[in-house]
Amino acid sequence: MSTTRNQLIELLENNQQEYISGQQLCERLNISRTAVWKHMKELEKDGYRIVAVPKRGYRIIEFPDKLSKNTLQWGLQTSWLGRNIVHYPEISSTQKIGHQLALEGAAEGTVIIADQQTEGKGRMGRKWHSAKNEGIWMSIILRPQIIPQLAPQITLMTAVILAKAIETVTEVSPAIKWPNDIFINNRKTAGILTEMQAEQDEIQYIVLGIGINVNQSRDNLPEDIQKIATSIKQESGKQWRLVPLIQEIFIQFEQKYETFLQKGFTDIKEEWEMYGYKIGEQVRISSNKLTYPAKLIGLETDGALKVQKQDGSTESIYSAEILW
Ligand code: BT5
Repeated sequence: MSTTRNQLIELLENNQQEYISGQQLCERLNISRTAVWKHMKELEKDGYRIVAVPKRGYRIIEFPDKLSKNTLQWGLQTSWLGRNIVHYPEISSTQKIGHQLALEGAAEGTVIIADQQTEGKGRMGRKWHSAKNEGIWMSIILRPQIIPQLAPQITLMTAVILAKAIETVTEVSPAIKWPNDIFINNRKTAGILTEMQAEQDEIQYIVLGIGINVNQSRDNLPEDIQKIATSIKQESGKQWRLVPLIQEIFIQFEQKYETFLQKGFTDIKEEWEMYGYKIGEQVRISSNKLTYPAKLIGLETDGALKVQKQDGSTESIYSAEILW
């Protein structure tokens, strides 16, 4: 995209409430009236809606659903999250860029987002399928002043935020499978990858990866995950715009994260349990190469998963897979 066009979008964005005259645009962009008009036509082709009123000028009234810094920041009601957005049409993994930017000193709340990832990462070296324009593939840089041992609580908090945002925007009913999966109707719709750089008692930064399947049809998911994965479109029967869902996540994230830093995990634990997948049911736990049946009870106050084994004893689990 040309820089003139970027500047034009920025000027229109910063003047959303009033008209900006053609003359002002010419002067600010150092181009002719005809050039301004041509740029406006190009923007309209891309789905921007601009009103032009004689003697008053131009005003933008709608951004397209294409992901970009501008479309994501249009009308965004956050104070620090998403104020710095780096968007790629295609990238290996937003996590990779997240680490690079965090090491270079990027501010808390910086978002890296891509239309497509070619090497999307899951946990423990697993792959994350990230098809073009069909889902939300993004990483958020965080710099929480908490001890590294509490970082898993940020994963649980994010799961609550994703479940709530998906429910608010799309009205489907998500559930959270401990620790990092969002399920709809028994299949995985979203995953969270929390990667941390820390010293003994201090977190340098966290790159929080969020992947959400939004508009894939069944055939668009790779065959090996068709049985376990789904998308919001598959479960709701409707196509969804990505931008409003991302903005809802940003708004809820900012509020919850600030409350978490001030007050701790207690409120999040309660909300998590309301969305908890198979709570009160028998499942199989796979931990340290052992697999055993247990009943899911809920969360401990620190976020560990509380289960009851068949002999009646309870156990707190910090790292395991839940099978059924
Ligand atoms: C996760 O890992 O669920 C974390 C996913 C995080 C993805 C985001 S996208 C933005 C950011 N940049 C990245 O590179 N990653 C993050 P895990 O719990 O390990 O689940 C991985 C497993 O889920 C795979 O082994 C597959 O079985 C399954 N899977 C892969 N792609 C999927 C998809 N699109 N939808 C549902 N399941 C998927």
